[in-house]
Amino acid sequence: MGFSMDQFNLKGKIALVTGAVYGIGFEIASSLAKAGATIVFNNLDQASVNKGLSNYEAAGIKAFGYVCDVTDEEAVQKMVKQIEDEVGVIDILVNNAGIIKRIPMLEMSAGEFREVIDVDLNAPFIVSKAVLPSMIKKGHGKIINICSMMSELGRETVAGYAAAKGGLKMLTKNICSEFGEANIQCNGIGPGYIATPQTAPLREPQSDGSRHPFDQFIVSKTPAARWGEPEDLAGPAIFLASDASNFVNGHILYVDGGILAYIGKQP
Ligand code: NAP
Ligand code: GCO
Repeated sequence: MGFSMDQFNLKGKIALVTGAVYGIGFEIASSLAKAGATIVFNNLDQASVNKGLSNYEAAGIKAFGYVCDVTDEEAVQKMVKQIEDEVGVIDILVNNAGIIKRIPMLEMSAGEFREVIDVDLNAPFIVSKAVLPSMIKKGHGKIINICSMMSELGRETVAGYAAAKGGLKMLTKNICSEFGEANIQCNGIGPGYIATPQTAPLREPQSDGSRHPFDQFIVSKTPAARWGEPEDLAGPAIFLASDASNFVNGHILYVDGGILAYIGKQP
């Protein structure tokens, strides 16, 4: 059987995108919906879930929202069971929910470090573990972990985040190793610097109206010479969620406008 564009079609697939109320998660979920998938998402409280439901409705997408903290294993197991009963077996999991704490390492408490590891690394383990048994039974599954530039690079103030996203890259390779034989593909997307509420503090104009120094730094460090937009992640997400990537496993697809390829502007 030769290649067909139908391999990109997600019709009949159910996708759980964690934390997908706005930002990167919302955009990825919307792109999967445009490719035909049914969307399920969760967030921490009912108000956020309601906000998500109205964002999807405004985009013309029917989505199912659940209240669930992804760090709570019991709650996640319960949510996945509920999704299976109410919507169906999850074919595609996108581990998107994440937090960052920008605190210089010597001022960061062990508790703050743990909090970041808990959401950005422990939770993808917890949610993947919850969806894997049904994927194995069904004979296929796609897990996409949202990694980061900080899966490869460090920078001042983000010790917990870099440790978690570096760990998430290796969790991706481990899930690939352990479940490849069950026809499950686990890959990562490593977004570059994307304009979302998470990065808003790094883009805020200065009081004199000039650009934030970090904003200038990122634009000069990116060969594409701009911040990414959430929709830059749509095509890569559809690819990794679809049958078009069935032999792509344990890979991190960096969508960064070229940052990781670039040594930086010559002085
Ligand atoms: P965001 O705007 O902060 O969205 C993350 C969402 O996850 C928020 O809605 C947040 O809820 C939710 N969340 C946090 N903790 C949760 C928990 N325990 N249980 C359930 N939901 C939880 O972030 P984003 O910029 O769209 O980023 C999404 C993902 O991409 C993250 O993993 C981030 O690390 C990664 N990423 C972002 C960039 C970037 O440049 N923006 C680049 C690379 C990677 P609240 O609304 O309550 O905060
Ligand atoms: C930071 C940023 C980054 C990005 C992203 C890069 O403070 O350096 O928030 O960590 O959000 O993850 O890929």
